[in-house]
Amino acid sequence: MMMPDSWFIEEFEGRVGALSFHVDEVLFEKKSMYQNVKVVKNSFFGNVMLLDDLVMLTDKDEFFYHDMLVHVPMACADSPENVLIVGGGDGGSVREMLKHPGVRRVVLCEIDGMVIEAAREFFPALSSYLDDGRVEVVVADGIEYVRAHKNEFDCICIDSTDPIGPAVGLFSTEFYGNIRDALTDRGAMSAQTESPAWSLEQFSSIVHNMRQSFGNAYPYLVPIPCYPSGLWSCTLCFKQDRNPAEDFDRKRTELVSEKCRYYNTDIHRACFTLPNFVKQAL
Ligand code: AG3
Repeated sequence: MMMPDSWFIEEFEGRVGALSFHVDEVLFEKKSMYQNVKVVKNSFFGNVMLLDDLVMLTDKDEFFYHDMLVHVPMACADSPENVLIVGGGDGGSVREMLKHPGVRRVVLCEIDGMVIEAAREFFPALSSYLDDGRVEVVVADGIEYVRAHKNEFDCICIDSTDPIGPAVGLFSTEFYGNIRDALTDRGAMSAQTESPAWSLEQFSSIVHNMRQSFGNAYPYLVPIPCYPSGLWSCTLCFKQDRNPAEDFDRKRTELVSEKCRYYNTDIHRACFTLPNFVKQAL
């Protein structure tokens, strides 16, 4: 919601509070077939992308999210070559995938071409990775795409918005089952799974759905300053279960994390350590 004095507010469920920041300028606003796509400018955060008035990314701190969504499953997947991102039309997750030397093909399946269009104009550094020769951009429904691909991807990252509107189906047991089938045997998947601090029930029901489909699910935490509460989660699942905090490619992690601003080997091992209130909710 925009207030007359140019403050953006992302309301928390039940209108009990909000995340807010100053809008210096509205750079882009259009309704796509799926959602309202907006980019605003803030002197501290840089450009900020909003989908249906939810903060997706800011120039300033997108690396917290993209590092953790991508490198945690990539470190656990066996020599990933062929990888898929569902959503993520801004290109941030693609950039991180390309840091892994063995990656030969990155498919980005984004439902909303307008997200890509807005990113090309207002997040040029991120979206330039979409033009890399290893990247295949598919503008299509991720649900359909995943259903049609079996045993193909070594790593899949679900870089989605919240479970509302076009993204609801990206949190269902059926979709997770299809993700499992689209993975190769030693493959791993990750998804953003909301805030355990302020959406604990939503978080635990998503993790529950994943457990139903995969038989395993490892939530991990990441601070994301520009999302409500600042405390966020992603969850990792395997086609073949293993211990993610120990069974990962340390050599590749060391190499890749030299190019990261958030992720490193210590973070990888520590991020699965959960506070009591989160453990109890699971
Ligand atoms: N994906 C959005 C994560 C959820 C944010 N939720 C919120 N602000 N309520 C980010 C896409 C970046 N590639």
